[in-house]
Amino acid sequence: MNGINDFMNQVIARNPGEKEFHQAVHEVVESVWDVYTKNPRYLRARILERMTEPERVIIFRVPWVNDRGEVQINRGYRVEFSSAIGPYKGGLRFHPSVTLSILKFLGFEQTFKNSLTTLPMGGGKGGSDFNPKGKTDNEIMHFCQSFMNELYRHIGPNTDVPAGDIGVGGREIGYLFGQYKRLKNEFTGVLTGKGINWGGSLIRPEATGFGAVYFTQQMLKEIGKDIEGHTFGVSGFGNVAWGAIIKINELGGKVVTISGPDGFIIDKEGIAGDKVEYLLELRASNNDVVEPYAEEYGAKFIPNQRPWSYPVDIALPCACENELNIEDAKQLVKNGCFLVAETSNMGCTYDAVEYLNKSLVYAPGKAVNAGGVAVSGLEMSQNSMRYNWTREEVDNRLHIIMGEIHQTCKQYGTSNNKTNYLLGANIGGFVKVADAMLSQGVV
Ligand code: 2IT
Repeated sequence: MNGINDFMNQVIARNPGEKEFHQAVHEVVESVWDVYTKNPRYLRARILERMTEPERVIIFRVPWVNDRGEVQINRGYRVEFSSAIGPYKGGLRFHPSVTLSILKFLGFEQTFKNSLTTLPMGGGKGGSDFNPKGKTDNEIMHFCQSFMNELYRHIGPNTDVPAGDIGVGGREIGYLFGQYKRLKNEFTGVLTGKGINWGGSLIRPEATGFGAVYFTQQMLKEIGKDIEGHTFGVSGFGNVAWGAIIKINELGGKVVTISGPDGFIIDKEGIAGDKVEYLLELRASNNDVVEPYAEEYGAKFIPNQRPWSYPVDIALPCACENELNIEDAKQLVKNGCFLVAETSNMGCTYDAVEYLNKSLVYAPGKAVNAGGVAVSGLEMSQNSMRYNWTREEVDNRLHIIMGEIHQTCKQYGTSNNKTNYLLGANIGGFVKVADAMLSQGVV
C-alpha cells in the first residue's frame, strides 16, 4: 500500500494540478500493483514509471476567423501516449473543458483499452478547448482546417491515427481529412470515422454503443440474465448513447432516460423508433441541450440533474468523465440497479468505482466502450487492404472482439468464481503493453 502511495506522490509531483490524469493513473496502479511488483523484469525496466509518462505531447496555437470576421484563438493538443503495440490511436475532443490533464487521462486510458481490443494499436488522444456549441458549419470547417494545419506534421497512417470523440463526428472528420489531403497530397487512412464513400467503415458510427451492449450482454450472461425485459438508464444523447439505445431496443430492453448538460429526460414509454433518430437531430442542432426531446414527445424533463436518481435495472453512463459520483452510485444501488456498464471514459468517480465494484456488477469504460476504437482498427485494416467489408462482416468482428475483451477480463480478474472486471481489464490491458515494452528495450 505504501508503495502505491509513494508512486502516486511521484506522479502528482511530476504532473501538478492534473487531477483527472492522477485519477486515471491511480485506478490502474491500484489494479496492477501486485502483478507489477511481483515481476522483477517489470520493476527493473521501470515499466510503470515509463507508462505514466507520455512518449510525446504536442501543444499548438489554433487561430481562425469567425463569421463576423473576428480572429479567434484556441489551443490544440495531441498526446502521443504509447506506441508499444502499434501506431498512436485515439480520438480528438473539441469541448471547452479540454485541458492537458483531460487529454493525458484519456490517452493513458486509451493505451490499455486499445491493448484489450486485440488489435495492434498504441494509445493517444487530442483535441482542443474549442466550443462547437452555437458555431456555424462554416466556422467549424475553418476551425478544423486550422487545427489540421499544425496537426498534419505529427500524424500519419503508420504514426498516429486520430478519430472522433466528444464534439468531433463525421462532419469534423471530413473537414480534417480534406485539409490533411490538401497538405500532404495523399489519400491514406490517417483518420478513422471517415464517411462511407471515402474510406470509412460500416458500423463505425454505431460501434461504441453496439460494443457496450454486446459487453453488457456477456456480463448479464455470467449472472444468468439477459437484456430482454430489463430497464436501462442511459446518460448523454450523443453518438454513443444513440448506438447503445438502438442495440438495447433490438435485444428487447427498454431505455427510459437520456441526459444533456441542461438536465435529463424520463420517458417511461421507452426511447425507441423515431425517438432514437431524433437524438441525431438534437446533436446536429449544435445546441447541446436535451430538453427539446420532452417537448417533442411529451416526456418529462428534469432540469439540472443527472439521471441516476431514476430507478432502473441497468445503468449505462454514456456522457463524460466523472458523470456518476458516490451519491449517484448509492442511489442506483438503493433503487435496485444490479449492473453498471461504464460506457463513457472514466464515467465514474474513484469512490463511485470502489463502491459499485463491491455492491453490484460493474465494468470499467476501457473494456465496455472499446468497441468504438476496435472498429476504428477495422477501418484501418480495410484502408490498408483498399477494400470494404459488409455490415455483417464488421459487426461479426466487433462481436468477436467484445467477447475476447470479456474473456480477458475473466482471465485476469476472476477469483472464487467471481469476476472483478476492474481488475481484469486493467491487468489484461497492462500486461500486453508491458511485455511489448520489455521486448523492445529501453526506448
Ligand atoms: O474514446 C475512444 O475510444 C474514442 N473516442 C474512439 C477512438 C478511436 O480512435 O476510434
